[in-house]
Amino acid sequence: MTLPADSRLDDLAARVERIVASAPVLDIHTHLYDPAFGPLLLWGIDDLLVYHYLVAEAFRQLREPYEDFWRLDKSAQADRVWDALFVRNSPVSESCRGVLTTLHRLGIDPRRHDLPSLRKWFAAWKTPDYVDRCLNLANLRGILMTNSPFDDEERPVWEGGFTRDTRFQAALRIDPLLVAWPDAAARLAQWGYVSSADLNQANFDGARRFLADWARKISARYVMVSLPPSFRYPDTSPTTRLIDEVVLPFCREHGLPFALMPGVKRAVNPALRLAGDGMGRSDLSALENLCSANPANRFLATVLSRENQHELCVVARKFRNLHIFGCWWFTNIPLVIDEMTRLRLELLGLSFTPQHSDARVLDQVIYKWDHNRRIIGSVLAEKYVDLARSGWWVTEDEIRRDVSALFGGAFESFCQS
Ligand code: FIX
Ligand code: ZN
Repeated sequence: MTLPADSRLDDLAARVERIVASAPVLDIHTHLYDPAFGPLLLWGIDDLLVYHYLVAEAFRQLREPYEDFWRLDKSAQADRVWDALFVRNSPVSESCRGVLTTLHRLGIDPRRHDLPSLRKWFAAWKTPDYVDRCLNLANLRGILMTNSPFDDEERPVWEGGFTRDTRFQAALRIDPLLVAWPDAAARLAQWGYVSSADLNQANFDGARRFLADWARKISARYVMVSLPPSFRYPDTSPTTRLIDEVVLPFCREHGLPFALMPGVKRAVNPALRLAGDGMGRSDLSALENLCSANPANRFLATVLSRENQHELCVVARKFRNLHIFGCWWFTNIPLVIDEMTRLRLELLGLSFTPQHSDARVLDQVIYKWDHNRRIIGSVLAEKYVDLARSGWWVTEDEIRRDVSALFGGAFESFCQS
């Protein structure tokens, strides 16, 4: 028996990387908005630089009090970040490299420009053209937004109505309902859905009506919550009661998956504002219990702690009503993306979604997907080469089929299952 020639294996790997580099993606979790939301859709050099990932890193270099930074306007904050992270130091972190990849893919050499001239370059764009440019460069076929009826800037836009851009799909975000029930109940009471914060049947019915009205208004694809590492299910907390009596029955009735994102500790350092959230390891028996006690519900999950990733794969192996996705936030660095993608392919095959961008600024989809594609492409190429070494040569069509599953297809079939 002859072993496969190295050059055939190299060709296979190169073909896989080419296919991954050019396959269209559905980005299943972002914080971007339909362009009809106007200024809520962030883009341009200043927003790229004041992204909270970079602000957290800049504060490590800056010596001024936090409040002095926050008193500055956006451009002045961007100047401070640029100076701290790009001028006085080499921009080696993943978030800094992201700004550079974005500029590079837009055809800009940042070494030959200062911030005022970059600002001029961006100011020449009109939003609709720039949206097309970014989505084309990232090769996105769709984007899932994060849509919260509790957000006072966002809610009036939905209430006013607008013509949807079909590339921007909605996800109903309900954190306050599950993690700050008394406050959420006060809002729901104001909007006529509940009469008090009492956990009784009438209020559960009202909260379900609230979800149904908003899911319909925004055409939600799924319902979503982020949770602290202390999240347990079941327990005696209002969170468990509300999941059992409101969220899960609603999701079953409307055929929507429920996405959970455990692991975030909000405002560990409040002086950093949006950049001040931390993380902790979660107890994934909560997810096991949810999946096991509610087989008629479908769950999506991504978990923040690197230490949870192996067990998350094992939970997904046990429960086919769980679809895991993305390398979320602090795990969204090449070292961990590589590791998580391997873990998932090796334990789950192709029944997961390796990445979402979590972009908060439109232009970020360019770098996030550029970086993701390289890592996913090289890990996948290695896997197919391993298969070839075992005598199984995948065809070009099979590679395309598999990549399309990883880049949104598996998510879509899970949502429809
Ligand atoms: O809860 C979330 O959806 C998180 O992704 C955000 O809250 C976080 O600020 C973020 O942007 C992470 O990438
Ligand atoms: Zn997010």
